[in-house]
Amino acid sequence: MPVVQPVAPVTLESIELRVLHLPLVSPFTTSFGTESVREVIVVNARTGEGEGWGEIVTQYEPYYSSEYTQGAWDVAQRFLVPALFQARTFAPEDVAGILAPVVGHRMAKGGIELAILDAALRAQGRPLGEYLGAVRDRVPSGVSVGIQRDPAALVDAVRGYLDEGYVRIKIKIKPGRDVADTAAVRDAFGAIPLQVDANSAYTLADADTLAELDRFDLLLIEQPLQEDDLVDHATLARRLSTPVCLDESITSLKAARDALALGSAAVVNIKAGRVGGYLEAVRIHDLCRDAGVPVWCGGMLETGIGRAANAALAALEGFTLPGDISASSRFYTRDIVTEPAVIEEGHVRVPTGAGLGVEIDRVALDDVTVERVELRP
Ligand code: OSB
Ligand code: MG
Repeated sequence: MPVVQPVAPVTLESIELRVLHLPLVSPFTTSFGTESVREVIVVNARTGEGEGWGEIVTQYEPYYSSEYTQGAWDVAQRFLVPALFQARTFAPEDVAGILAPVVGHRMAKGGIELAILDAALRAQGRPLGEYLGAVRDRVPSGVSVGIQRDPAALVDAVRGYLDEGYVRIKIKIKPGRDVADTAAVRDAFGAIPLQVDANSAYTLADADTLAELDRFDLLLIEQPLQEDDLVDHATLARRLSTPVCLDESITSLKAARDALALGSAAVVNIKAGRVGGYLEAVRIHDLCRDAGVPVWCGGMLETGIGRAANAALAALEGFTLPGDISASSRFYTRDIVTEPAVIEEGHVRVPTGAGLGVEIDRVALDDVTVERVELRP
């Protein structure tokens, strides 16, 4: 069984935070809103052993999660980074404990942890995938398709992704845009691996509508109810034949344990940002693997930084379902890494270089930076 082997400590010298605005190739619509520009924070940790990069995956508005970019920007500068400066020399495995006095803010913590982890691994020449326990050198692709103008437009969008080689399609749904949209995709493409994501848009009162989706033989329905609806998800799961998968609700290892104990999730979407980092993500993977619960790697429209780390995570043995693992070009015309992720034979390669295994394109990074701060002890 692969285990996470500790990395040597690093001494933190400074941290640079940047807010980026990356234009999306097309607007991305979910049940909670439409995004045309991805606002995200990039973390550059400079240590005595070398530098590392991380990404805080908050969005502009606190609609998917209570976290949002300006909140993360504030908490990182005022509380998280100062706590690390206080500790000064520490291993990546110590970061979560150092930041634990701050309640929540998991995306902010996770992005900072990733930068430290990358610095420490690069210093030792170790790839992130190997460190996390990857057992594959490439992972199957999957794409999350936003809500379109109408079901016909959705079919066109899905056709484009299938032509690019994506092996699994996820469509976003919301009340009024569920059964007909799903039917249109099933009718057009037959037995493709298909799943739906409601992003918390329903309540138990919608159980009859959600049960209509059972006839489409979906891989799963993702997060139909709200983040704190663990008991209601368990109740709904008993009404549906479609497996219920949780995304928003899985905020930590403890939340995952509760969800499994209650029967709220037959499948778990693991997103490192949402749970406070890649190390907590591995712990949730281990829990689910031992419980026989399939997991897959979710996404947050990551830049090349988070995309490289997600590919490494998705290569662990328990990730038995294709994740939201897409090419950089699915969202961006120009990424901030020199070799953006691509789809090859329906798969994305797990980087093999030290740390994240990707290099930053500094010119591209500067071009999309809208705010920058350098923090020192
Ligand atoms: O619910 O999985 C989600 C993007 C932003 C916020 C929430 C979600 C998503 C996606 C996109 O579905 C996943 C990706 O990065 O490809
Ligand atoms: Mg989701």
